[in-house]
Amino acid sequence: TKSLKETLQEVIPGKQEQLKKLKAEHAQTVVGDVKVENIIGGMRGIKAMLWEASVLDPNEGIRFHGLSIPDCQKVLPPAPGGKEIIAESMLWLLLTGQVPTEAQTRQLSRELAEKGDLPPFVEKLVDSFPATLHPMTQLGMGVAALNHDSLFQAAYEKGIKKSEYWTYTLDDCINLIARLPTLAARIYRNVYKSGTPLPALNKDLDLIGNYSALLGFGDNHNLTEYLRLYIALHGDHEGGNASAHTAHLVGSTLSDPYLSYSAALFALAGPLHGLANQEVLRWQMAMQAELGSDVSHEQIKEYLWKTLKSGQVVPGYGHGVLRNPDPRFIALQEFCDARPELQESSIIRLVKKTYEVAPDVLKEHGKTKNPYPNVDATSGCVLHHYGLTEFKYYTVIFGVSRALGALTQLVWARALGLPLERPKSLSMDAIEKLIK
Ligand code: NMX
Ligand code: MLT
Repeated sequence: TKSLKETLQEVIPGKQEQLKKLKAEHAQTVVGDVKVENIIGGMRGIKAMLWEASVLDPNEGIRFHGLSIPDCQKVLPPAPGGKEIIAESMLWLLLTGQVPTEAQTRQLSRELAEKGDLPPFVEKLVDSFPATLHPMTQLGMGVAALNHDSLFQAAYEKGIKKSEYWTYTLDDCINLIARLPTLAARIYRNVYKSGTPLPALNKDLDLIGNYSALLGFGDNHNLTEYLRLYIALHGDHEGGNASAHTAHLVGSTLSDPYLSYSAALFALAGPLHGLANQEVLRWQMAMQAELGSDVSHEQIKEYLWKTLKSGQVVPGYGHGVLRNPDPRFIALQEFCDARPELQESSIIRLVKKTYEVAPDVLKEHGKTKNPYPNVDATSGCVLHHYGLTEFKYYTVIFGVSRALGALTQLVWARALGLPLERPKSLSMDAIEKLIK
């Protein structure tokens, strides 16, 4: 069985050749233009970043190396005894562009479990945080502190060749992915289950099986399977989203993967990005508290208008790129549709009913370019139903997941020798000069 590193070693030369050819033959080819609206509009629509693992189509949604979510659900090996995609098989696909065999998936699971323990000083650091510090702040600080052990940084200090950067970067990325669930679970226990001891990592379990057990949900098979799917699906969403882009930008300075991903987590912590899943649950529960469980479409419509008229966004709806319902939302809805206990859940039913009404209300409201649900419209509500009720923690789970894509890109950035990111900015006066 070829290891992940050996497989990458084989794939990299072909990609390096592809980049060389693009540079040699098409460096001056125009693939888009930049309008003033792009400059003042958060760079929406500008094709300005190389990102290998996935591409987002506005109508079809995400594809990972060309594979759609349903494709991945068919071909990526699940955990033993499970059905859902797991983090390891998704990571392998993202990094190599290949579907791993079952043996390769298990080998990677074992490697991650063997590398998952936290250094004692990080445990102490995290244990010293007040329980009132937001779990995302704790996660970002913990990840930054893990850079104490960065192999890339140590090797860089000694002096290594550029062609060797990627191997040390890969080692750091694997160590970080292995430690993220342990760190994230420790934060959960400290904040919400103070005094309960964390179990040891089980070397025969997959990464998210272990995460679920560390959180205290090892016996909850439904939640474990949901976490596996959730984490695989949130793994990558091309490069322009705020967290992935942050990791890429910071990594382009040759900052190590821990520091780069720590920065990404603080972008994920914003309510327009990863924090939206906690906001959705808060909003749907407030709706339920006000209207009761047996609510009509008309009542939901009124509630939506109330939210919009008070100047707030409807959380879980809209997207910077997507112009159709998010296929990740659809995959999570299918997970719900296949499970009777979720069909009976009042909060899941409310999410579904909201989905039946919200797009038309948002269209009538006329502001958002995408009136359809994104992945966050449902993700937190399922966690809540299965007993993970502490919604301030939800973005941490997203943070465990996004490492798969953001760290994959760091490996590719080093393997391809991508440069420091440094776009040109303009003042309004400078823009006006260009127009004249
Ligand atoms: N409810 C109300 N208004 C909205 C919504 C919404 N769900 N989405 C966009 N708008 C407004 C937006 O605020 C803007 O108004 P204004 O001109 O007054 O500034 C206008 O519509 C145009 O925005 P768009 O170009 O459609 O959206 P943009 O690309 O700027 O932002 C989001 C994308 C996702 C930030 C935005 O749709 C939003 O705030 N949604 C709610 C929060 C959310 O669900 N975020 C999760 C993102 C997914 N994730 O996983 O990270
Ligand atoms: C994501 O998964 O990062 C979000 O859908 C936001 C985005 O893609 O811009």
